[in-house]
Amino acid sequence: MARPKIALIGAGQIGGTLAHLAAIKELGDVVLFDISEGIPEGKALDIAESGPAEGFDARMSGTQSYEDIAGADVCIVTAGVPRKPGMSRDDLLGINLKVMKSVGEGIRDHAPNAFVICITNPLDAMVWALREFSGLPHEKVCGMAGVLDSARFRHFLAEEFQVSMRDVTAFVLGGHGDTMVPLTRYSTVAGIPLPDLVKMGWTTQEKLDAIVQRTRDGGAEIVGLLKTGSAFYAPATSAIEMAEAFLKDQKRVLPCAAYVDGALGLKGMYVGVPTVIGAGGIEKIIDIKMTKDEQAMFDSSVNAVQGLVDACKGIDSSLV
Ligand code: A3D
Repeated sequence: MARPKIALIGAGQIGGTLAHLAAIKELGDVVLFDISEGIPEGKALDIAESGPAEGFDARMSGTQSYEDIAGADVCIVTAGVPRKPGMSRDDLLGINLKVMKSVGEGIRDHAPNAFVICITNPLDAMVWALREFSGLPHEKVCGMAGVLDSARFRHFLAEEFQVSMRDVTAFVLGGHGDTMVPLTRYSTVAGIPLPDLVKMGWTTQEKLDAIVQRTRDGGAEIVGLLKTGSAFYAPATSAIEMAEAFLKDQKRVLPCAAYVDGALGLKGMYVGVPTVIGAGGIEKIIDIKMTKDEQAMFDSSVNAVQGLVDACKGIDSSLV
């Protein structure tokens, strides 16, 4: 059987890391696409040259032509610009919307059967626009954010409780932004919900609240330290987890920006929700029940996402 084909649209910090991880995990042959000449070719060659020592079999190539992504099984989109210190994700809207148009049309024309994972910010609005421009089925287009946000939450919790990150589960809902909703009631250490751990005296409510806020600010914390761009190791790892779930039909339960029409009281929009990812793409949206407070936080996150989608429609009339 031929190896799967993975197209990475955008060969910057995240794109290069995605290519390296896909090669090491032998997920398939990788095509790096970028408008910047030499960068995708250089990164592809550099990673290919790590193959003999690492011991993987995967073909790596770089291109400026959409024809080379033909027949891709997975497309991961990072094309666009990242944040600089002081910028919010939403400040990127105008520039990255134009990028989504060209990328969406490229995927539509050359890789219409792919499972598409968008990473470009502002995430929830960009994945919506990318789906509109590409015309692919909704279940085959999703956005990576929840896996990263919950990984950050898990990391901070594991540090606080001094336990293995493997024994910490975390649940984050809503848009990828300041209004994201880390749900403590559904987050656990070895199955024990966080509010119970507070009652057991393992931590305090104040410390837990601070961890929730640090999770919300997780992206900005890294931008502030790097100064020249945004996080790329953990975002790439998170998207690879989603791609692997699709390629290996793993039926993983992962939070991601998916198209929700009916579940969680939503009508036809992209936002962060728990999903099942398998060979069919987004195979299921898990329709969880929220408390009044959780619902209020989720609603405000949904409104923030809707505001960005409306702003996209104001910029590009073909989206109305
Ligand atoms: P960067 O290293 O700048 O790479 C972006 C690449 O896109 C560059 O190589 C550009 O040349 C390329 N590019 C620009 N326009 C086009 C185009 N029209 N077609 C193809 N390629 C193009 O950025 P990065 O890799 O650090 O980040 C990429 C995106 O991911 C940014 O929008 C970030 O804000 C976003 N991001 C999202 C998360 C989430 O959790 C959702 C996390 C971190 C970064």
